[in-house]
Parts: sequence; structure tokens; C-alpha cells
Amino acid sequence: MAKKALITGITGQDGSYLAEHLLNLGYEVHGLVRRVALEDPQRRLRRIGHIIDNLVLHPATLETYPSIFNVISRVPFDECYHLAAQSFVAESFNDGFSTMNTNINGTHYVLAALYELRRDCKFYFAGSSEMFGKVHETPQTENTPFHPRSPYGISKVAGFDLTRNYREAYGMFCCNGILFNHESPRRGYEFVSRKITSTAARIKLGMTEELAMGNLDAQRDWGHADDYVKAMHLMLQQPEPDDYVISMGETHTVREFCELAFGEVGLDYRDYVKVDERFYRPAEVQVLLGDSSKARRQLKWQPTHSFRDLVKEMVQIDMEEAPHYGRRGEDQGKR
Ligand code: G4F
Repeated sequence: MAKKALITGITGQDGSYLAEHLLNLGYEVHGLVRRVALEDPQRRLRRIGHIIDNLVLHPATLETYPSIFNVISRVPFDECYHLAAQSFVAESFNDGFSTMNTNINGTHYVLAALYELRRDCKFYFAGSSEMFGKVHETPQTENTPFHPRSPYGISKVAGFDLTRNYREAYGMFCCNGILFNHESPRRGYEFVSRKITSTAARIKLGMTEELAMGNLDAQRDWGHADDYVKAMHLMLQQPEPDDYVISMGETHTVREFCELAFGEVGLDYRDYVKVDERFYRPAEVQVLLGDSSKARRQLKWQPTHSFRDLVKEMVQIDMEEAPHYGRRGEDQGKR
């Protein structure tokens, strides 16, 4: 019998890579999607368009408990990957209330429904390196204290604690992944990596002239989403539930990302990148660097894409896709 997995956030970058991975492993893959996504499949289901016929999609919302309860009552899931969230840190400063609501209550609803209906279903929570925030030590490990610096980071700490508490209170198989930044050509245009690669491509193609950026000195430990979703699956195959840092173990500045991306298309970023204070955050996470030795040792997890390869792949795909962006890509690139 094929294992049954439920992915919340299946239409996002990570959800789409994870769905592909689980299908390849022979899973029956179910996804929770918002009803509006089903009404606009061309745009909202674009990341899973190539595998959609092999998926079972359930319209639901993370905003109410009955909606989640309904989906979980329908199928005897073996594994649940809870990836859905408001995941854009800058937006969480604009509307902390909705970020908290979706990210904290949504997680609580899923855990509570599993507790009621499927206590044996294994659960993965998408924790984040944003939880380390104003870092207490470098590199960050599973034992580094959290000090979140945004409503998003705070909501992820709450999700982390909820997950650990269902594990400790009820003996459920609940794991937290503490994933550092992970990117790909499927990344949303508002995140810094895709903003840089898509705009570098559009500048090269003569579609725009400059790139307005915030803090160029912020440092991130960037990996490839395709590698990171494999760690999520590995966590749920272990004999005991636990929490794991997933990272590359190297950090780069946003400036370096710009340099590499523009270099890929033969341009010097200094001629095009302008600093615009509108993109600064009220509180910044200045530097992140993860130590994933526990995951490498216990999960035997190993990333396969280097930072350079990641940037190169993203720029190449954006050079192919940019002519088809139209206004949408342009607007999103400006966030
Ligand atoms: O790409 P970012 O928006 O990602 P951020 O804030 O690090 O969060 C991402 O990674 C987390 C894991 O640590 C996830 F949990 C989270 O969901 C998300 O996927 O920004 C990266 C850095 C920041 O320091 C930001 O201030 O880039 C800096 N930056 C500088 N200029 C900019 C810009 N970020 C964006 N989005 N846009 C800019 O113009």
C-alpha cells in the first residue's frame, strides 16, 4: 500500500518540490489548497501544473479548525508536511496580525486535528532560521536560543513550540525542521534571491533599467529548495521524532548575490543596483549561518547544489522566462 502524505502549502516552492519527491518515492500525495487557487489554476497552481494529474487536491483554509478537520477526517494520512504560511518576512511587519493568525493558529489547527483523528500520523513543521533572529552564537545549531526579530519569526517560534509540545505531551511523532534560506527558480519574486535574478535578466534583455534594494550587507546561508525538501522527508523516516537544522554552512551577503547574478549575464551590479531605504526592515536579521552537522550525521542528508550553481540556475531560467513575465513579474520584482 502506498503511503499517504498531506502537504499544506503544496502550491508553493517547497510544496511543489516535496510533492515531486514523494511521488517519485511512490507516495499517494494530497495537497491542501485554497479554493481561490482552484479558480485560477493557470497562475496559482503553476508550480504543480506538471504533476497535477497525479495529486489529490483538497480545497480548504488554514483559517478555521473545521476546514482542516474536514480534510484530515477524509483520508488516513501517514505523514503530514505543514508548509503553508505567510512566509514573507517584510510583509509580516506590514500586517503582523494576519501573519500570526495564519502561522500560529493554522499550525495549531493541523496539530489539534491530527491529535483528534490521526494520532499516528507523522508531522513535519516548517520552522525557520528566522527564529534565531538576533543571533546568540554563530554558527546556529539546534541548541542556539531563539531571538526572533519580526512578527514572522515570532510566529515560527510559536509553531516550533506547539510542535514540540504535541510531541512531549501526547507522544506524537512531530518534527521541526529549522531550515535556513532556500531558493530555486520557483521562488516568489518578492524574496531577495528571485528579485535579483529576475531583475538582472530583465535589465540584460532591456526590459528595465535598475534594481532598487534594501540592506546589501545582510548575510544569509542560502541553499537549494530541492535539496532541503529531501531533509523534510528524511526527518519523518527516523526511529524517533526530533528537530534538525538544515543549512549549507556558508554565508554570503546580499551584495555578493547581486555580484554573482549580474556577473552571470555579463553585467557589473554596481552600475544597476540602487539602495532604497523603503526596502529596509524595522528590525533586521543581520547574519545567519547554520551548522547542520546533526542532520548530516543522523539523517545522512547531503546538499547537492552549490551556492554558485543555485544563482546560475536561477539566472538562466529567468533569462528564458523574463520575456513572458509581462506586468506581473515586473510588479512583483519591485516589492
Ligand atoms: O529573501 P528575503 O526576503 O528572506 P528572509 O527575510 O531571510 O526570509 C526567508 O528565509 C527564511 C529562513 O531564514 C524563511 F523562513 C522565510 O520564510 C523566507 O523564506 O531577504 C533576505 C535578506 C534580508 O536580510 C533582507 O533585508 O535580504 C535583505 N534584502 C535586501 N534588499 C532584501 C532586499 N530582501 C527583499 N525581500 N527585498 C529587497 O529588496
